[in-house]
Amino acid sequence: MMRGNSTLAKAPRKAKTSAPAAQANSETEDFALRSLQQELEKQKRFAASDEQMLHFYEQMLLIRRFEERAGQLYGLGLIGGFCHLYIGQEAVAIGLQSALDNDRDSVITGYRDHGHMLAYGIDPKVIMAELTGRQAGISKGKGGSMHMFSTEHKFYGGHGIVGAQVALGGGLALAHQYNEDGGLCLAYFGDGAANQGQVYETMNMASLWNLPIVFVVENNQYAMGTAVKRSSAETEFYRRGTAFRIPGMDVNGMDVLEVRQAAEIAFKHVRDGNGPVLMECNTYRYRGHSMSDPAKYRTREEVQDYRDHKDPIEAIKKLLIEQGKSEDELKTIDKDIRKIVSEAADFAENSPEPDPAELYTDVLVEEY
Ligand SMILES: Cc1ncc(C[n+]2csc(CCOP(=O)(O)OP(=O)(O)O)c2C)c(N)n1
Ligand SMILES: [Mg+2]
Repeated sequence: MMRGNSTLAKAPRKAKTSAPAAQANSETEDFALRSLQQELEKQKRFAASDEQMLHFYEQMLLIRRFEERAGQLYGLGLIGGFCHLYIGQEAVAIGLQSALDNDRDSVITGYRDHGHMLAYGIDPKVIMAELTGRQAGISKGKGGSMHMFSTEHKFYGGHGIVGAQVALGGGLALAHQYNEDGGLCLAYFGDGAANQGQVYETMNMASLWNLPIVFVVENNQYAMGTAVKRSSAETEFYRRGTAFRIPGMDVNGMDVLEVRQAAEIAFKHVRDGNGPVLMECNTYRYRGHSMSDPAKYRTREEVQDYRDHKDPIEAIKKLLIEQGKSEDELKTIDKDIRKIVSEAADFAENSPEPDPAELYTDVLVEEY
């Protein structure tokens, strides 16, 4: 039974009319689909206070240092299974998640998930302990890198099946609507996942039911070793919602201020009851697809160019210096963050593994 006055279906659309009127109508509708992008074009960057700017810097640096350390622990054999690093993409998770209401909103993503958890303010110790498969890990050491999960934080994974999280995100958004909790779901997926059929089935239903969901394509230019141009007929992913009347936004995912500004616009649109938004954040992963990727499908120069000229952390560091922060102050922040990450790594190395009996718990849901 439906609760309250929440209604799944949108008001019926006007029947199609013939020639000139139809043309005018479709122009108006096209305008509506582009309206969020146009709003972003008016002011591309979020007007952050000094304090917010510093916070963005600290959070992105935490992800970077955490991921570097995770890479080292993997090399030492302390992390088993797969491990996909988020280095280079930090501005996406921080820009978006800093605009969320953590008490109401939910997040779901794929397997490249450590950064999203950190951006949610989850303790680095329990994330690192999950990576090393320890009892204290956020999934009790049984999920590992790809399967981080925390209902307490409304973080619903961490999914290894490419694209699956998008359909589940549709379900989370339906729950927000059904429970009238005012929350929205932020569902991340990659450029490769964007070619999955279930993504479009979800977009269709989400638009039809006016669900509170923001679809975010983290276009890091590659799906494993396949460049976007080799796998996608339409590489402008933000346009792919048009068929479902979902407005798209094309965002520079290397600029945390632009991502945050786009988040403000998209979240308001969704919270005002206008249904889903599709946002493409153009970004780049510096490391291989996973730790076992020799990355022979791209040149070193390409990666170096991003590191040297488009790095999201360097960009905000430059702004902070222009605002009067000293190199020394920023070095102290880096030192403090390295300390947090070292403590997380020590914790992850030294805490106990799960009891063997835990192999049989949390495997199946036995009660509904
Ligand atoms: C359904 C499914 N098909 C294939 C795979 C194998 N696979 C794992 S990651 C990946 C690439 C996905 O790339 P993208 O969506 O761009 O995300 P990124 O790794 O760049 O973050 C593939 C094909 C899988 N895990 N699940
Ligand atoms: Mg990709």
